[in-house]
Amino acid sequence: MEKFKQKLAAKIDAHRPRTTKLLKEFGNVKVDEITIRQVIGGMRGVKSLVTDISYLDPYEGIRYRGYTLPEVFEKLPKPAGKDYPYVEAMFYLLLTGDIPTENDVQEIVEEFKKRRQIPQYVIDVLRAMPRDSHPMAMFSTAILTMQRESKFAKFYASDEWDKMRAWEYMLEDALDLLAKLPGVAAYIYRMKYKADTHIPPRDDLDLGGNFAHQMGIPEPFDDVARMYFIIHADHESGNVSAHTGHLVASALSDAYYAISAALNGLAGPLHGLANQEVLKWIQGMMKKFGHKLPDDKEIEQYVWDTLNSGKVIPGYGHAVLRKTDPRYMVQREFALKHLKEDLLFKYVDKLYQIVPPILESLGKVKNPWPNVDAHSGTILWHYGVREYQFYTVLFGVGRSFGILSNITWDRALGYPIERPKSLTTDMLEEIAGIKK
Ligand code: CMX
Repeated sequence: MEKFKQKLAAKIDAHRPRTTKLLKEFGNVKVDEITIRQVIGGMRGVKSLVTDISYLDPYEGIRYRGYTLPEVFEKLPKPAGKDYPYVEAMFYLLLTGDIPTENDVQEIVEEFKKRRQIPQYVIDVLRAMPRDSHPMAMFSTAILTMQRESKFAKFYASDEWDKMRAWEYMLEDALDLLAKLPGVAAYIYRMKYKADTHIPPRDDLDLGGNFAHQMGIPEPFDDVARMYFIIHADHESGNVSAHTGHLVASALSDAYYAISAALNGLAGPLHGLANQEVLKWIQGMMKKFGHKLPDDKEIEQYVWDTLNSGKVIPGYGHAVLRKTDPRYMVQREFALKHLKEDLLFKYVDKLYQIVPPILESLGKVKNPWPNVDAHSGTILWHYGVREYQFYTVLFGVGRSFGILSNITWDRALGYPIERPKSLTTDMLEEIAGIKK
Protein backbone atom coordinates (compact mmCIF):
# COMPACT_ATOMS: atom_id res chain seq x y z
CA MET A 1 0.00 0.00 0.00
CA GLU A 2 3.05 2.26 0.38
CA LYS A 3 3.21 3.01 -3.33
CA PHE A 4 -0.42 4.11 -3.39
CA LYS A 5 -0.10 6.22 -0.24
CA GLN A 6 3.01 7.95 -1.57
CA LYS A 7 1.24 8.76 -4.80
CA LEU A 8 -1.76 10.18 -2.97
CA ALA A 9 0.51 12.16 -0.62
CA ALA A 10 2.22 13.74 -3.64
CA LYS A 11 -1.16 14.63 -5.18
CA ILE A 12 -2.26 16.22 -1.91
CA ASP A 13 0.97 18.21 -1.56
CA ALA A 14 0.55 19.49 -5.10
CA HIS A 15 -3.07 20.48 -4.51
CA ARG A 16 -2.82 22.22 -1.13
CA PRO A 17 -1.30 25.49 -2.42
CA ARG A 18 -4.23 25.91 -4.83
CA THR A 19 -6.76 25.86 -2.00
CA THR A 20 -4.57 28.07 0.20
CA LYS A 21 -4.13 30.63 -2.58
CA LEU A 22 -7.86 30.78 -3.31
CA LEU A 23 -8.65 31.27 0.35
CA LYS A 24 -5.93 33.77 1.17
CA GLU A 25 -5.88 35.90 -1.96
CA PHE A 26 -9.37 35.50 -3.38
CA GLY A 27 -11.46 34.68 -0.34
CA ASN A 28 -13.78 37.67 -0.82
CA VAL A 29 -14.52 37.08 -4.51
CA LYS A 30 -18.28 36.45 -5.01
CA VAL A 31 -19.27 33.06 -6.42
CA ASP A 32 -23.03 33.56 -6.77
CA GLU A 33 -26.13 35.22 -5.40
CA ILE A 34 -28.84 33.41 -3.47
CA THR A 35 -32.60 33.85 -3.88
CA ILE A 36 -35.37 33.39 -1.35
CA ARG A 37 -36.55 30.40 -3.41
CA GLN A 38 -33.18 28.72 -2.82
CA VAL A 39 -33.16 29.55 0.88
CA ILE A 40 -36.62 28.02 1.41
CA GLY A 41 -36.26 25.42 -1.31
CA GLY A 42 -33.64 23.04 0.03
CA MET A 43 -30.65 25.16 -1.10
CA ARG A 44 -31.25 23.91 -4.64
CA GLY A 45 -28.39 24.99 -6.88
CA VAL A 46 -26.58 27.04 -4.20
CA LYS A 47 -22.89 26.80 -5.06
CA SER A 48 -21.40 26.27 -1.63
CA LEU A 49 -19.42 23.03 -1.74
CA VAL A 50 -16.17 22.07 -3.39
CA THR A 51 -14.98 18.67 -4.58
CA ASP A 52 -12.66 17.64 -7.38
CA ILE A 53 -13.73 14.01 -7.30
CA SER A 54 -16.88 14.27 -9.39
CA TYR A 55 -18.88 16.94 -11.17
CA LEU A 56 -22.50 16.71 -12.26
CA ASP A 57 -23.37 18.57 -15.42
CA PRO A 58 -27.16 18.93 -15.72
CA TYR A 59 -27.13 17.88 -19.38
CA GLU A 60 -24.15 15.59 -19.57
CA GLY A 61 -24.46 13.74 -16.27
CA ILE A 62 -21.74 12.70 -13.89
CA ARG A 63 -18.01 12.79 -14.53
CA TYR A 64 -15.57 11.09 -12.18
CA ARG A 65 -12.32 13.06 -12.16
CA GLY A 66 -13.23 14.46 -15.56
CA TYR A 67 -14.23 11.12 -17.12
CA THR A 68 -17.80 10.35 -18.22
CA LEU A 69 -19.17 6.98 -17.12
CA PRO A 70 -18.63 5.36 -20.55
CA GLU A 71 -15.01 6.60 -20.40
CA VAL A 72 -14.62 5.23 -16.87
CA PHE A 73 -15.86 1.84 -18.04
CA GLU A 74 -13.61 1.90 -21.08
CA LYS A 75 -10.39 3.09 -19.43
CA LEU A 76 -10.26 1.32 -16.07
CA PRO A 77 -8.60 -2.12 -15.92
CA LYS A 78 -10.95 -5.12 -15.80
CA PRO A 79 -10.53 -8.58 -14.33
CA ALA A 80 -9.67 -11.12 -17.04
CA GLY A 81 -12.69 -12.05 -19.15
CA LYS A 82 -14.99 -9.49 -17.50
CA ASP A 83 -16.97 -6.67 -19.12
CA TYR A 84 -16.82 -4.24 -16.19
CA PRO A 85 -13.80 -2.78 -14.37
CA TYR A 86 -12.47 -3.46 -10.91
CA VAL A 87 -14.27 -1.39 -8.27
CA GLU A 88 -10.82 -1.05 -6.72
CA ALA A 89 -9.67 0.71 -9.90
CA MET A 90 -12.48 3.21 -9.59
CA PHE A 91 -11.48 3.90 -5.98
CA TYR A 92 -7.93 4.57 -7.17
CA LEU A 93 -9.27 6.97 -9.79
CA LEU A 94 -11.52 8.80 -7.33
CA LEU A 95 -8.71 9.32 -4.84
CA THR A 96 -5.78 10.12 -7.14
CA GLY A 97 -7.44 11.41 -10.31
CA ASP A 98 -5.37 8.97 -12.38
CA ILE A 99 -6.28 5.84 -14.32
CA PRO A 100 -4.42 3.03 -12.54
CA THR A 101 -2.30 0.37 -14.18
CA GLU A 102 -3.09 -3.30 -13.55
CA ASN A 103 -0.29 -3.33 -10.92
CA ASP A 104 -1.72 -0.27 -9.19
CA VAL A 105 -5.10 -2.00 -9.00
CA GLN A 106 -3.65 -5.22 -7.60
CA GLU A 107 -2.12 -3.26 -4.72
CA ILE A 108 -5.63 -2.14 -3.69
CA VAL A 109 -7.23 -5.52 -4.40
CA GLU A 110 -4.76 -7.19 -2.02
CA GLU A 111 -5.11 -4.46 0.60
CA PHE A 112 -8.89 -4.90 0.74
CA LYS A 113 -8.46 -8.66 1.14
CA LYS A 114 -6.17 -8.14 4.15
CA ARG A 115 -8.71 -5.86 5.83
CA ARG A 116 -12.01 -7.56 5.07
CA GLN A 117 -12.49 -9.71 8.21
CA ILE A 118 -15.70 -8.59 9.96
CA PRO A 119 -15.38 -8.44 13.77
CA GLN A 120 -17.54 -11.03 15.55
CA TYR A 121 -19.25 -8.32 17.64
CA VAL A 122 -20.69 -6.81 14.44
CA ILE A 123 -22.27 -10.14 13.61
CA ASP A 124 -23.55 -10.40 17.20
CA VAL A 125 -25.16 -6.96 17.01
CA LEU A 126 -26.79 -7.74 13.66
CA ARG A 127 -28.12 -11.00 15.01
CA ALA A 128 -29.56 -9.23 18.06
CA MET A 129 -31.62 -6.89 15.89
CA PRO A 130 -35.22 -7.89 15.10
CA ARG A 131 -35.02 -9.88 11.85
CA ASP A 132 -37.64 -7.64 10.26
CA SER A 133 -35.48 -4.51 10.73
CA HIS A 134 -34.93 -2.72 7.44
CA PRO A 135 -31.62 -3.86 5.90
CA MET A 136 -30.53 -0.21 5.72
CA ALA A 137 -31.03 0.12 9.49
CA MET A 138 -28.94 -3.04 9.91
CA PHE A 139 -26.25 -1.81 7.56
CA SER A 140 -25.95 1.59 9.21
CA THR A 141 -25.93 -0.01 12.68
CA ALA A 142 -23.19 -2.47 11.69
CA ILE A 143 -21.00 0.42 10.58
CA LEU A 144 -21.64 2.49 13.69
CA THR A 145 -20.87 -0.54 15.83
CA MET A 146 -17.38 -0.63 14.30
CA GLN A 147 -16.62 2.98 15.31
CA ARG A 148 -14.38 1.67 18.10
CA GLU A 149 -11.96 0.54 15.36
CA SER A 150 -11.42 4.08 14.08
CA LYS A 151 -7.73 4.91 13.67
CA PHE A 152 -8.67 8.53 12.94
CA ALA A 153 -10.49 8.86 16.30
CA LYS A 154 -7.50 7.32 18.10
CA PHE A 155 -5.11 9.67 16.30
CA TYR A 156 -7.26 12.65 17.26
CA ALA A 157 -7.30 11.58 20.90
CA SER A 158 -3.52 11.06 20.98
CA ASP A 159 -0.73 13.54 21.63
CA GLU A 160 0.36 12.95 18.04
CA TRP A 161 -2.64 14.76 16.50
CA ASP A 162 -1.56 16.77 13.50
CA LYS A 163 -4.16 18.33 11.21
CA MET A 164 -1.85 18.02 8.22
CA ARG A 165 -1.64 14.24 8.68
CA ALA A 166 -5.32 13.67 9.55
CA TRP A 167 -6.04 12.45 6.00
CA GLU A 168 -3.69 9.48 6.44
CA TYR A 169 -5.85 8.18 9.27
CA MET A 170 -9.06 8.97 7.41
CA LEU A 171 -7.66 6.90 4.54
CA GLU A 172 -6.88 4.06 6.95
CA ASP A 173 -10.49 4.09 8.16
CA ALA A 174 -11.71 4.29 4.56
CA LEU A 175 -9.71 1.21 3.58
CA ASP A 176 -10.80 -0.72 6.67
CA LEU A 177 -14.44 0.14 6.09
CA LEU A 178 -14.62 -0.38 2.33
CA ALA A 179 -12.91 -3.75 2.63
CA LYS A 180 -15.65 -4.88 5.03
CA LEU A 181 -18.80 -3.26 3.62
CA PRO A 182 -19.51 -5.81 0.84
CA GLY A 183 -19.11 -8.67 3.34
CA VAL A 184 -21.41 -6.94 5.86
CA ALA A 185 -23.99 -6.37 3.12
CA ALA A 186 -23.81 -10.02 2.00
CA TYR A 187 -24.09 -11.17 5.62
CA ILE A 188 -27.26 -9.11 6.16
CA TYR A 189 -28.71 -10.44 2.91
CA ARG A 190 -28.12 -14.09 3.68
CA MET A 191 -29.13 -13.77 7.33
CA LYS A 192 -32.43 -12.12 6.47
CA TYR A 193 -33.36 -13.81 3.24
CA LYS A 194 -31.32 -17.00 2.68
CA ALA A 195 -32.15 -19.03 5.78
CA ASP A 196 -29.20 -17.58 7.67
CA THR A 197 -26.68 -19.53 5.60
CA HIS A 198 -23.36 -17.81 4.90
CA ILE A 199 -20.65 -18.13 2.30
CA PRO A 200 -17.00 -17.51 3.23
CA PRO A 201 -14.98 -15.11 1.02
CA ARG A 202 -12.65 -16.34 -1.72
CA ASP A 203 -9.06 -15.15 -2.00
CA ASP A 204 -8.87 -15.38 -5.78
CA LEU A 205 -11.60 -12.82 -6.43
CA ASP A 206 -11.69 -9.04 -6.65
CA LEU A 207 -14.12 -7.07 -4.48
CA GLY A 208 -17.02 -7.19 -6.97
CA GLY A 209 -16.47 -10.86 -7.77
CA ASN A 210 -16.23 -11.82 -4.13
CA PHE A 211 -19.37 -9.89 -3.28
CA ALA A 212 -21.35 -11.82 -5.90
CA HIS A 213 -19.83 -15.04 -4.54
CA GLN A 214 -20.77 -14.20 -0.94
CA MET A 215 -24.29 -13.27 -2.03
CA GLY A 216 -24.46 -16.75 -3.59
CA ILE A 217 -25.28 -15.53 -7.11
CA PRO A 218 -23.42 -16.86 -10.18
CA GLU A 219 -21.95 -14.91 -13.12
CA PRO A 220 -22.63 -12.43 -14.59
CA PHE A 221 -23.80 -11.04 -11.25
CA ASP A 222 -20.14 -10.28 -10.47
CA ASP A 223 -20.21 -7.81 -13.37
CA VAL A 224 -23.55 -6.45 -12.14
CA ALA A 225 -21.89 -5.79 -8.76
CA ARG A 226 -18.91 -4.05 -10.37
CA MET A 227 -21.16 -1.94 -12.60
CA TYR A 228 -23.55 -1.17 -9.76
CA PHE A 229 -20.90 -0.10 -7.22
CA ILE A 230 -19.15 2.05 -9.82
CA ILE A 231 -22.20 3.94 -11.09
CA HIS A 232 -23.48 4.64 -7.58
CA ALA A 233 -20.17 5.81 -6.11
CA ASP A 234 -20.40 9.56 -6.46
CA HIS A 235 -22.73 12.25 -7.74
CA GLU A 236 -21.04 15.47 -6.60
CA SER A 237 -21.16 16.38 -2.95
CA GLY A 238 -24.55 18.08 -2.63
CA ASN A 239 -26.81 15.01 -2.68
CA VAL A 240 -28.18 13.94 0.71
CA SER A 241 -25.87 10.98 1.35
CA ALA A 242 -22.64 12.60 0.14
CA HIS A 243 -23.46 15.87 1.83
CA THR A 244 -24.32 14.15 5.10
CA GLY A 245 -21.02 12.26 5.06
CA HIS A 246 -19.12 15.48 4.39
CA LEU A 247 -21.04 17.44 7.04
CA VAL A 248 -20.60 14.86 9.79
CA ALA A 249 -16.90 14.41 9.00
CA SER A 250 -16.43 18.19 9.05
CA ALA A 251 -16.93 18.02 12.83
CA LEU A 252 -13.87 15.70 12.81
CA SER A 253 -16.18 12.79 13.45
CA ASP A 254 -14.52 9.71 12.01
CA ALA A 255 -15.44 7.73 8.90
CA TYR A 256 -17.65 5.28 10.81
CA TYR A 257 -19.86 8.06 12.16
CA ALA A 258 -19.87 9.80 8.80
CA ILE A 259 -20.79 6.75 6.69
CA SER A 260 -23.41 5.48 9.10
CA ALA A 261 -25.09 8.91 9.01
CA ALA A 262 -24.77 9.20 5.24
CA LEU A 263 -26.51 5.86 4.81
CA ASN A 264 -29.38 7.01 7.01
CA GLY A 265 -29.93 9.80 4.51
CA LEU A 266 -29.62 7.41 1.59
CA ALA A 267 -32.43 5.36 3.15
CA GLY A 268 -35.03 8.05 2.35
CA PRO A 269 -37.66 7.40 -0.36
CA LEU A 270 -36.72 10.57 -2.25
CA HIS A 271 -33.08 9.45 -2.37
CA GLY A 272 -31.65 5.91 -2.34
CA LEU A 273 -34.84 4.13 -1.34
CA ALA A 274 -36.37 5.17 -4.66
CA ASN A 275 -35.02 2.01 -6.34
CA GLN A 276 -37.10 -0.07 -3.93
CA GLU A 277 -40.10 2.18 -4.57
CA VAL A 278 -39.67 1.82 -8.34
CA LEU A 279 -39.84 -1.93 -8.24
CA LYS A 280 -42.79 -1.94 -5.86
CA TRP A 281 -44.60 0.42 -8.19
CA ILE A 282 -43.86 -1.50 -11.40
CA GLN A 283 -44.78 -4.80 -9.81
CA GLY A 284 -48.06 -3.30 -8.64
CA MET A 285 -48.66 -2.49 -12.28
CA MET A 286 -47.67 -5.99 -13.41
CA LYS A 287 -50.05 -7.52 -10.90
CA LYS A 288 -52.87 -5.29 -12.07
CA PHE A 289 -52.31 -6.33 -15.69
CA GLY A 290 -52.03 -10.04 -14.92
CA HIS A 291 -48.28 -10.22 -15.65
CA LYS A 292 -48.77 -9.35 -19.31
CA LEU A 293 -47.44 -6.28 -21.07
CA PRO A 294 -50.34 -3.79 -21.23
CA ASP A 295 -50.85 -1.41 -24.13
CA ASP A 296 -49.61 2.19 -23.98
CA LYS A 297 -53.02 3.60 -23.03
CA GLU A 298 -53.27 1.31 -20.01
CA ILE A 299 -49.77 2.27 -18.86
CA GLU A 300 -50.57 5.96 -19.31
CA GLN A 301 -53.66 5.52 -17.13
CA TYR A 302 -51.61 3.76 -14.43
CA VAL A 303 -49.10 6.63 -14.41
CA TRP A 304 -51.92 9.18 -14.13
CA ASP A 305 -53.58 7.20 -11.32
CA THR A 306 -50.30 7.39 -9.36
CA LEU A 307 -49.97 11.13 -9.93
CA ASN A 308 -53.63 11.77 -9.11
CA SER A 309 -53.23 9.94 -5.82
CA GLY A 310 -50.65 12.61 -4.86
CA LYS A 311 -47.57 10.42 -5.31
CA VAL A 312 -44.46 10.98 -7.40
CA ILE A 313 -43.42 8.61 -10.17
CA PRO A 314 -40.47 6.86 -8.57
CA GLY A 315 -37.27 6.77 -10.60
CA TYR A 316 -38.09 9.92 -12.56
CA GLY A 317 -36.88 13.46 -11.95
CA HIS A 318 -33.71 14.83 -10.44
CA ALA A 319 -32.63 17.84 -8.44
CA VAL A 320 -29.72 18.65 -10.77
CA LEU A 321 -29.91 16.48 -13.91
CA ARG A 322 -31.93 17.74 -16.87
CA LYS A 323 -31.68 14.71 -19.15
CA THR A 324 -31.77 10.91 -18.90
CA ASP A 325 -29.31 9.87 -16.23
CA PRO A 326 -26.24 8.25 -17.84
CA ARG A 327 -26.34 5.77 -14.94
CA TYR A 328 -29.76 4.71 -16.26
CA MET A 329 -28.26 4.33 -19.75
CA VAL A 330 -25.39 2.16 -18.47
CA GLN A 331 -27.92 -0.20 -16.92
CA ARG A 332 -30.14 -0.10 -19.98
CA GLU A 333 -27.23 -1.19 -22.14
CA PHE A 334 -26.54 -4.08 -19.77
CA ALA A 335 -30.23 -5.05 -19.82
CA LEU A 336 -30.42 -4.90 -23.62
CA LYS A 337 -27.51 -7.33 -23.73
CA HIS A 338 -28.47 -9.71 -20.94
CA LEU A 339 -32.21 -9.47 -20.21
CA LYS A 340 -33.93 -8.12 -23.27
CA GLU A 341 -36.78 -10.64 -23.02
CA ASP A 342 -37.39 -10.10 -19.29
CA LEU A 343 -40.98 -8.89 -18.75
CA LEU A 344 -39.92 -6.46 -16.04
CA PHE A 345 -37.39 -4.90 -18.41
CA LYS A 346 -40.10 -4.58 -21.05
CA TYR A 347 -42.17 -2.57 -18.56
CA VAL A 348 -39.15 -0.36 -17.75
CA ASP A 349 -38.57 0.12 -21.45
CA LYS A 350 -42.20 1.11 -22.07
CA LEU A 351 -42.21 3.51 -19.12
CA TYR A 352 -39.13 5.20 -20.57
CA GLN A 353 -41.29 6.19 -23.55
CA ILE A 354 -44.50 6.97 -21.68
CA VAL A 355 -43.58 8.73 -18.42
CA PRO A 356 -41.48 11.72 -19.64
CA PRO A 357 -44.21 13.36 -21.79
CA ILE A 358 -46.73 12.95 -18.95
CA LEU A 359 -44.40 14.54 -16.39
CA GLU A 360 -43.60 17.29 -18.88
CA SER A 361 -47.31 18.00 -19.30
CA LEU A 362 -47.59 18.77 -15.56
CA GLY A 363 -45.56 21.89 -16.23
CA LYS A 364 -43.76 21.87 -12.90
CA VAL A 365 -41.40 18.89 -13.05
CA LYS A 366 -37.96 20.22 -13.96
CA ASN A 367 -36.59 16.93 -15.21
CA PRO A 368 -39.09 14.42 -16.66
CA TRP A 369 -36.36 11.87 -17.46
CA PRO A 370 -35.45 8.67 -15.60
CA ASN A 371 -32.75 8.68 -12.94
CA VAL A 372 -30.47 5.86 -11.80
CA ASP A 373 -33.16 4.26 -9.64
CA ALA A 374 -35.62 3.74 -12.50
CA HIS A 375 -33.58 0.77 -13.67
CA SER A 376 -31.47 -0.82 -11.00
CA GLY A 377 -34.10 -3.00 -9.36
CA THR A 378 -34.92 -4.67 -12.66
CA ILE A 379 -31.43 -6.10 -13.12
CA LEU A 380 -31.18 -7.19 -9.48
CA TRP A 381 -34.59 -8.86 -9.67
CA HIS A 382 -33.58 -10.71 -12.83
CA TYR A 383 -30.58 -12.25 -11.06
CA GLY A 384 -32.64 -13.39 -8.12
CA VAL A 385 -32.24 -10.52 -5.64
CA ARG A 386 -35.96 -10.24 -5.15
CA GLU A 387 -35.99 -8.71 -1.69
CA TYR A 388 -36.22 -5.14 -2.81
CA GLN A 389 -35.75 -3.70 0.64
CA PHE A 390 -32.14 -4.74 0.11
CA TYR A 391 -31.50 -2.67 -3.02
CA THR A 392 -30.53 0.50 -1.19
CA VAL A 393 -27.85 -1.42 0.70
CA LEU A 394 -26.13 -2.09 -2.63
CA PHE A 395 -26.45 1.60 -3.49
CA GLY A 396 -24.92 2.30 -0.06
CA VAL A 397 -21.89 0.08 -0.64
CA GLY A 398 -21.19 1.93 -3.90
CA ARG A 399 -21.85 5.38 -2.45
CA SER A 400 -19.42 4.75 0.40
CA PHE A 401 -16.50 4.64 -2.07
CA GLY A 402 -17.30 8.19 -3.18
CA ILE A 403 -17.98 9.59 0.27
CA LEU A 404 -14.85 8.09 1.79
CA SER A 405 -12.73 9.42 -1.07
CA ASN A 406 -14.24 12.84 -0.49
CA ILE A 407 -13.79 12.95 3.26
CA THR A 408 -10.18 11.78 2.92
CA TRP A 409 -9.57 14.80 0.67
CA ASP A 410 -11.62 17.02 3.01
CA ARG A 411 -9.10 16.29 5.74
CA ALA A 412 -6.15 16.62 3.35
CA LEU A 413 -7.27 20.12 2.40
CA GLY A 414 -8.22 21.06 5.95
CA TYR A 415 -11.81 22.03 5.18
CA PRO A 416 -13.40 23.50 8.31
CA ILE A 417 -16.50 22.48 10.21
CA GLU A 418 -19.58 23.24 8.10
CA ARG A 419 -21.89 25.89 9.47
CA PRO A 420 -24.30 27.73 7.14
CA LYS A 421 -26.37 30.60 8.53
CA SER A 422 -30.12 30.48 8.98
CA LEU A 423 -32.57 33.37 8.90
CA THR A 424 -36.03 33.80 10.40
CA THR A 425 -39.18 34.16 8.30
CA ASP A 426 -39.41 37.75 9.60
CA MET A 427 -35.98 38.44 8.15
CA LEU A 428 -36.90 36.95 4.80
CA GLU A 429 -40.06 39.10 4.74
CA GLU A 430 -37.89 42.13 5.40
CA ILE A 431 -35.52 41.16 2.60
CA ALA A 432 -38.54 40.67 0.33
CA GLY A 433 -39.82 44.14 1.25
CA ILE A 434 -43.09 42.77 2.70
CA LYS A 435 -42.19 43.92 6.21
CA LYS A 436 -40.41 47.05 7.26
N1 CMX B 1 -43.22 12.49 -10.25
C1 CMX B 1 -44.14 13.42 -9.95
N2 CMX B 1 -43.84 14.69 -9.59
C2 CMX B 1 -42.56 15.02 -9.60
C3 CMX B 1 -41.53 14.11 -9.95
C4 CMX B 1 -41.90 12.79 -10.27
N3 CMX B 1 -41.00 11.85 -10.53
N4 CMX B 1 -40.34 14.75 -9.85
C5 CMX B 1 -40.60 16.02 -9.46
N5 CMX B 1 -41.94 16.17 -9.31
C6 CMX B 1 -42.65 17.35 -8.80
C7 CMX B 1 -42.15 17.67 -7.39
O1 CMX B 1 -42.79 16.84 -6.44
C8 CMX B 1 -42.50 19.13 -7.29
O2 CMX B 1 -43.90 19.23 -7.07
P1 CMX B 1 -44.50 20.26 -5.98
O3 CMX B 1 -44.03 21.60 -6.44
O4 CMX B 1 -45.97 20.06 -6.10
O5 CMX B 1 -43.93 19.86 -4.66
C9 CMX B 1 -42.21 19.64 -8.70
O6 CMX B 1 -42.28 18.50 -9.56
C10 CMX B 1 -40.86 20.28 -8.86
O7 CMX B 1 -39.86 19.37 -8.42
P2 CMX B 1 -38.42 19.38 -9.12
O8 CMX B 1 -37.79 20.71 -8.87
O9 CMX B 1 -38.54 18.93 -10.53
O10 CMX B 1 -37.65 18.24 -8.31
P3 CMX B 1 -36.89 18.36 -6.92
O11 CMX B 1 -35.52 18.84 -7.17
O12 CMX B 1 -37.70 19.09 -5.91
O13 CMX B 1 -36.88 16.83 -6.45
C11 CMX B 1 -36.60 14.50 -6.75
C12 CMX B 1 -36.05 15.89 -7.08
C13 CMX B 1 -35.63 13.44 -7.24
C14 CMX B 1 -36.74 14.37 -5.22
C15 CMX B 1 -37.98 14.33 -7.43
O14 CMX B 1 -37.82 14.42 -8.83
C16 CMX B 1 -38.69 13.04 -7.05
O15 CMX B 1 -39.37 13.00 -6.04
N6 CMX B 1 -38.53 11.96 -7.90
C17 CMX B 1 -39.08 10.66 -7.58
C18 CMX B 1 -38.24 9.96 -6.52
C19 CMX B 1 -36.91 9.51 -7.09
O16 CMX B 1 -36.83 8.92 -8.15
N7 CMX B 1 -35.83 9.77 -6.33
C20 CMX B 1 -34.48 9.29 -6.67
C21 CMX B 1 -33.54 10.41 -7.12
C22 CMX B 1 -32.15 9.89 -7.36
C23 CMX B 1 -31.41 9.78 -6.05
O17 CMX B 1 -31.14 10.83 -5.42
O18 CMX B 1 -31.13 8.69 -5.61
